[in-house]
Amino acid sequence: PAAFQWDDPFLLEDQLTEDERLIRDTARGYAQEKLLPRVIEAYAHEKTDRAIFNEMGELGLLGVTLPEDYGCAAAGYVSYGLVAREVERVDSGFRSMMSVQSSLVMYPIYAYGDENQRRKYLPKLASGEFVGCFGLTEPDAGSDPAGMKTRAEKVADGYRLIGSKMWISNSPIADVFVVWAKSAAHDDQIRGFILEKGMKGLSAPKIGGKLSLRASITGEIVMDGVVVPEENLLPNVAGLKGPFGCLNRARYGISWGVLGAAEDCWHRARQYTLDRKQFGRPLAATQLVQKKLADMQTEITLGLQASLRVGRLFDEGKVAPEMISLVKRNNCGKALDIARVARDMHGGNGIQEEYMVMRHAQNLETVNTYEGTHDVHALILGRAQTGLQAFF
Ligand code: TGC
Ligand code: FAD
Repeated sequence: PAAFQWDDPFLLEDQLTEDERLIRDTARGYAQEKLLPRVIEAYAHEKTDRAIFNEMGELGLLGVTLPEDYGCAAAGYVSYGLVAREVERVDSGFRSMMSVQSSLVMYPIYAYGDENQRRKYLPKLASGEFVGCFGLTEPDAGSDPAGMKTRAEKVADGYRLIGSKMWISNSPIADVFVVWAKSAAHDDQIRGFILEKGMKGLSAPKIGGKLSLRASITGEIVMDGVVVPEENLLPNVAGLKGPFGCLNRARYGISWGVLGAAEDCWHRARQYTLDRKQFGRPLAATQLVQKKLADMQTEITLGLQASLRVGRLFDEGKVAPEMISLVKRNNCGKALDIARVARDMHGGNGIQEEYMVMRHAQNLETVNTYEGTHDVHALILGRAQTGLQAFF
């Protein structure tokens, strides 16, 4: 029989192409050498280092799936997932910064924008010269974005936006804001607008006091009659399918990312329990610990295989949104459980910052909630198999 590889049970490595391994190795090298050394400080003091965007841009890690014409890597969705996994192995907040820029800002400009918009924004977003953010959620519209209140009114040479967005990753440091609003000039349909820092009436105050995702800055977007020129309307999409098209990509990336965080917790718990002796032998020699390690290994292996499959279907143009709900929901929930158990297995040390596992657990609370909560994805899957809508 073939030898069993404990940290890659189904030989994921063999299922990747040469190009995918190269991108993965670039992301892994960067994350371990440049992100890991600064994460404890960033998390403790809620410091978001703007330079991370430039560094990721330089290595081609932003908007990896978009064409070379716009300064991007033209890689596939499996590569994008592998980047998310490596970055989130260090911290979910760093992955958030990357995935918002790639899937929620660059993707809609590419997919729904015109050529002028693509040329104007994409190369600078790809290099990290610009930071982007995505405004869908509002104080009174989270799981139900159709209930948004932000409105766009037609004015002489464009639109006037009134409203506010809540919980927006990157917004306080953003140069480019992709904002979704109900447009009076388009039968009240939801339309996308590109706003730029410095526009009159636009502000993006930071939301403080987060006990999770502290390395990634989060803010509001306040639009107090911001006048946006006609050329900043995204021309090629109308309705909720616009923002959902972006969310499909980000949610898929998250399904890989959270497993990077989970792997970090698993590997740390394994090493800690091998090293730590109680009752005269390593903790890892106990049945309860081995069961926990076996559960972690199993869930991570199955989750990775599932995300790889969805990634391949993405690249073949055969992905359905419900497939993405399945892996986003399951992998987030499993990663959160794994991080909590790993925290427990570290005993008292598990609450300390230098052991990393409690930070992952705290971060994964957010990741389980944003981009559609665990339960909202259950309702999406329930609707798809019963034909019955259970949201209201
Ligand atoms: P529903 O009637 O289901 O759909 C309305 C229209 O949208 C289309 N659609 C999709 N299109 C593409 N991809 C998808 N996944 C789609 N889902 C729906 C649908 O076909 C329909 O099109 P049309 O042409 O018929 O109008 O809409 P609903 O209002 O009933 O939706 C319900 C629900 C719960 C599924 C949906 O609202 C939902 O997913 N809620 C969760 C909200 C969410 O995920 N928010 C995320 C905000 S962004 C964020 O969290 C970023 S975190 C960033 C980071 O990584 O740091
Ligand atoms: P609610 O929708 O109020 O949900 C509260 C609870 O009710 C949840 O448990 C939910 O599962 C449950 N619930 C809701 N509806 C139902 C139902 N029909 N049946 C049963 N249970 C239900 N948004 C953006 O637009 N851009 C961003 O960049 C962004 N970044 C974020 C960063 C952070 C750190 C956080 C915390 C959030 C971010 N979000 C962003 C917002 C995020 O997408 C929302 O928080 C999320 O969609 C949930 O919405 P809500 O917080 O309003 O919770």
